[in-house]
Amino acid sequence: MGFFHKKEEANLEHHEPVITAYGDQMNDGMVQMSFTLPTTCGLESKEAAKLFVEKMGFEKVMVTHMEAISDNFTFFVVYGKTNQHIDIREIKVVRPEHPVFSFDEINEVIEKKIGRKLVVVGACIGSDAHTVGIDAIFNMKGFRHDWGFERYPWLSAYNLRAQVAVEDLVQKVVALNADAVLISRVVTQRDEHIIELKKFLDLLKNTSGVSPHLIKICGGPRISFEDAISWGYDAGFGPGTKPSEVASFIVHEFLKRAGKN
Ligand code: B12
Repeated sequence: MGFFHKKEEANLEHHEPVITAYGDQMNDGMVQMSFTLPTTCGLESKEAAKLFVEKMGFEKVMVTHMEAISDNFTFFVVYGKTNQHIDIREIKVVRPEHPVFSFDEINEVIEKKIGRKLVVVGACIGSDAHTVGIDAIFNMKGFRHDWGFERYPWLSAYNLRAQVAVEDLVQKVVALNADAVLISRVVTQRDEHIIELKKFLDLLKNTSGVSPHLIKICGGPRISFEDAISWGYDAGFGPGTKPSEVASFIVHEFLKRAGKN
């Protein structure tokens, strides 16, 4: 999915501005949804699933599939019609507005405009053991035909991998005098990711020796740019992010802070 930049923004001009869900005809408002109820599988629970969806405001509700997933839990697929519409002209999306540079362009900009390697430190924090996301951004082989940070000659990239305590990450940021810190959180159960991400920022504020210009970035499959900004980060990147998108943001933000762009 990734994020759209200005130049790639979806062209909405050829669409009707007021839209609803498409099932098999324009404007039929048909929606398919799935959920689990903590009930045994049977006709009563099927009726419960139908009522549950009707209470959400759907009409013409049909339970098209139900399956016991254990003794006391049943999974449902339900179809229903909504009367809700969205006017896409009113949609506002908070997104990074910088251009995305290529691998060569990023290196060239750092070399010519900054004149030294940028130091970037990454980790997946807390008890979270998922390394694949942070590796996709850092590992030399990269992700989706896009080289990772370790291949950039003008980045000094340190990937601390997973289950890194926020205290250790802060120490590393100070020891390396990092220009940017990149945090991954994949486990989001009970909003644990928000607690950990905020804990890192609090610790950073109370630690001396951190560069006042440190660029703070977080990412993960359930992290949006808008959420990251609201938590106090400079940017947040979600599913499908490519390393060059993140490197472009870092370079753009670094130059902006240095008054050089
Ligand atoms: C592989 C995997 C594992 C492996 C991890 C191996 C490893 N070395 O990483 C193992 C088996 C260890 C594992 C364990 C667990 N897992 Co797991 N795992 C997955 C799985 C199948 C794929 C994750 C993955 O690798 N995605 C591929 C990467 C490339 O995608 P990504 O992480 O989204 O990263 C991209 C972007 O998000 C972004 N990004 C990510 N981080 C960052 C950081 C920055 C700075 C930036 C800029 C961008 C960025 O860029 C990346 C590239 O585009 C997912 C389900 C799924 N299909 O997604 C479940 C999943 C993530 N796991 C889950 C769970 C629950 C667990 C366990 C708790 C299970 C258990 N009960 O033990 C444990 C966790 C243990 C722990 N302490 O953390 C849940 C999380 C639910 C939630 N919302 O919290 C998922 C969603 C499965 C599910 N549907 O329930 N898991």
